[in-house]
Amino acid sequence: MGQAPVVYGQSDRPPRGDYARAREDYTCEQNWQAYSAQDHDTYHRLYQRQSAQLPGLASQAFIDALPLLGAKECIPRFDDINQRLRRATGWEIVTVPGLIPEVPFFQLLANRKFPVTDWIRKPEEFDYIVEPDVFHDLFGHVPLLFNPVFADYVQRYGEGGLKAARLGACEQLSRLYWYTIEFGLIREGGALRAYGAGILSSAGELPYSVRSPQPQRLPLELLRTMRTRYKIDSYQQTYFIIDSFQQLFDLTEQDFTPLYQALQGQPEFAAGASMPDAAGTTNP
Ligand code: HBI
Ligand code: FE
Repeated sequence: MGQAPVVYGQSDRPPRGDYARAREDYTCEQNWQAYSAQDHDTYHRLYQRQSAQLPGLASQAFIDALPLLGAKECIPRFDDINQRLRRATGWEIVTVPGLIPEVPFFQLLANRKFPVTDWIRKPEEFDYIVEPDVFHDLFGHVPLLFNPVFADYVQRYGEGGLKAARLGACEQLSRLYWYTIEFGLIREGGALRAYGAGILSSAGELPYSVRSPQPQRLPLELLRTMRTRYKIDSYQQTYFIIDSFQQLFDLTEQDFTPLYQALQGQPEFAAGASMPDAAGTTNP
């Protein structure tokens, strides 16, 4: 252990978390007693600001499930959430020191365990953090794990990740994670809503992703998505829209091996590229 994981693109900073306390599989204990009053207050203020702007912007499935996180005035105990989550979908959350390498990450997802970082940002980082913290991981990711179809999709993603690792296609598959689980948009009753955790945990990107005329929004299409690079340090320039979580789940039913083969040698799209290519990818 103790190795700095290189994920979400390259970084020259050491990760913030203490990886020495993690087990072989990168999980550790949530040291709930160690949170300060200021930590709980930061969580509470983030929760309030973000929950206030969900109506009209966030997926209804997310809004409905959010109260299942329990406490909002303080950082919840993960064990408490797990009592409800296990019953709802058989998922549980496990504590990690921060970002972990891809294979152990996929391994956890494939076993219906979602890794949640336990530390919280400092007050001076209230609006922007460079690494996911407990607010992003819990508030952003965990509510939809109460949705059976979405929860099954995330498990499938983990299984697909283990396979992609064997095939050397992690980068391609990571883009699917990025443009769905992190930055996905969904059409609900004709209206655009956010379901990606990176959007839902960001005060600025939530209204931007749904309403700004700046970014382009394309229907989710596997090959296009897996060819599109992404930005980790700015709002997205391209979002991909799904019609239902069922659609997302059904997309992952097929074997991706031929897709990875088809992707070899095909040019990639820049994060904001708007032109369809000769292969005929859709671009409405
Ligand atoms: N680790 N804790 C954590 N959280 C993530 O979201 C995460 C990760 N490691 C790898 C990773 N995401 C990405 O590489 C995705 O492509 C899967
Ligand atoms: Fe995330």
